[in-house]
Amino acid sequence: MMTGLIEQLSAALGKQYVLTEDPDKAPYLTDWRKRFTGKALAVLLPKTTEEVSTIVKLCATHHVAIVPQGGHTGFCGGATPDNTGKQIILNLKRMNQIREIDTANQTMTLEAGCILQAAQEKAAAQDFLFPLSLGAEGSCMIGGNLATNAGGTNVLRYGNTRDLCLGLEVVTAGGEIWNGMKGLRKDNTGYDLRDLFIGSEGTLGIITAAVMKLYPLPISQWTTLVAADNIASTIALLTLFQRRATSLLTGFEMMTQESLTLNEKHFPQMANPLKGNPPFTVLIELSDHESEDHVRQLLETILEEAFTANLISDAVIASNLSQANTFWHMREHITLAQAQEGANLKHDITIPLSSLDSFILETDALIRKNYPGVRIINFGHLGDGNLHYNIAPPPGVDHKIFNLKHEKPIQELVYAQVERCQGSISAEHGVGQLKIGDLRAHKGEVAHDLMKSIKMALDPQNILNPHKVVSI
Ligand code: FAD
Ligand code: 2HG
Ligand code: ZN
Repeated sequence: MMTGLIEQLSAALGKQYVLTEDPDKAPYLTDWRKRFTGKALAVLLPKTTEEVSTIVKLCATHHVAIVPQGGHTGFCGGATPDNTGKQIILNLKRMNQIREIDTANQTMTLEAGCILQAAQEKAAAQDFLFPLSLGAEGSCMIGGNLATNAGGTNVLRYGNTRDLCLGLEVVTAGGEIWNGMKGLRKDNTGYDLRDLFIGSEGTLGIITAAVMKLYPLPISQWTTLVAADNIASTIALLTLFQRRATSLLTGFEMMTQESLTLNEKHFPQMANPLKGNPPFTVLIELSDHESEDHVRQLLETILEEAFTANLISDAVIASNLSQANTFWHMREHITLAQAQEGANLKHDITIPLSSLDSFILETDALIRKNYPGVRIINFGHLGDGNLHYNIAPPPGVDHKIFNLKHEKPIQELVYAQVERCQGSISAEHGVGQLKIGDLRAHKGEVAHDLMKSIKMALDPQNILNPHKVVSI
């Protein structure tokens, strides 16, 4: 029967776009963190929405589950198949066309397999900003960004991927094509189907194209790194910048001393330019559509106020674009440094800003007391209350052995603190297969049951990314 499916798929897509040999499938089977490896009956590479629709219909007939996949940079194993070898991977990378830039409507219409950086560059070439920005932008794809509702470094000003999306084209679990591609800023015609698919991690439908918002390209940008002694000062600094710079504040990223020590270990050229690598380093970016001088002056005034109020002890303003890029690279390299060091325990969490201080103080103290010598690689999008509160074993301790023994209790400790503060156990990376077990407890019975009902209604055969996000 499976041979029949492969033959039918080959006839529909072309034999070369149905990968069934092990060496051809291998690059699609392991996630970026190398945490999950699965097996697949085949990897399919469709070129059009109609082909995606045909694939879904054929798979539904043969009761074969589909794992949608974009750039495969997700952190929760959502795009990795299980170990049965019976699922197929539907990778969207050949659907990478930017269909249109509508300058009057300030929107961009693009296919799901378009690489994020290509979308940013295409928009910039027409004097527009496509503000979604994250470390994986050179390889993650718009479909994956939408399916995970990715966040990144510009959320503070422009919102998550969800906030940037006006329309979607989706292939449903029945293989129908839903055309929701109107680029409207207002549309109250009943249930919001678009928002249902965004963040559903491939479990409700396959996103094939989208209409995304564009913004005027800022003409001036100033970036600074500042030193703070404690988290309370860092939060007070955020409040000061939000009040004084309002919508000009486009980045506010926090990095602890331990994060940047690890960075420097693996990337010496990424050493913190601030003297002595202070307890907290904050990367702040202001952007404007007015002259450079205006923003620079505003930045200097706010920094002076921060010095006077003893919120910061040092600051360095990037003197040119290349130095600003170096600051951002330093921030983005933390993830790469962690990967070089060995598998780390990631906690992608959101805490209300009002509780962030107590969260960090209490959780740090508990971790240090219970696991002496561990490194708390805490950094993230502080402006959104989103911490990457990652734990690495003490230097010299084997990562695998440490993780095997301590992953569960450390996670329970961190998540208990998240619950205490009424935060979230997944801020921006999603649930995938990694956090599926934690979701029920975290969301509560009612929310979890509602999610199951939605899944059962939209995918009654359970063929779209089963056992990810929510099991039915
Ligand atoms: P994949 O990993 O391929 O897939 C992710 C999920 O979406 C899977 O469940 C998959 O089944 C589903 N999916 C993919 N495409 C489709 C589609 N077309 N239709 C339906 N479902 C689909 N994330 C952030 O939010 N913020 C960050 O700052 C950030 N920084 C990162 C930095 C690095 C270095 C790396 C490696 C990752 C980072 N990520 C970040 C995580 C990741 O890049 C994002 O989650 C990204 O949005 C995933 O896109 P992708 O194309 O790689 O999706
Ligand atoms: C980032 O903000 C990413 O750099 C990755 O979301 C976070 O490595 C991580 O845990
Ligand atoms: Zn992040």
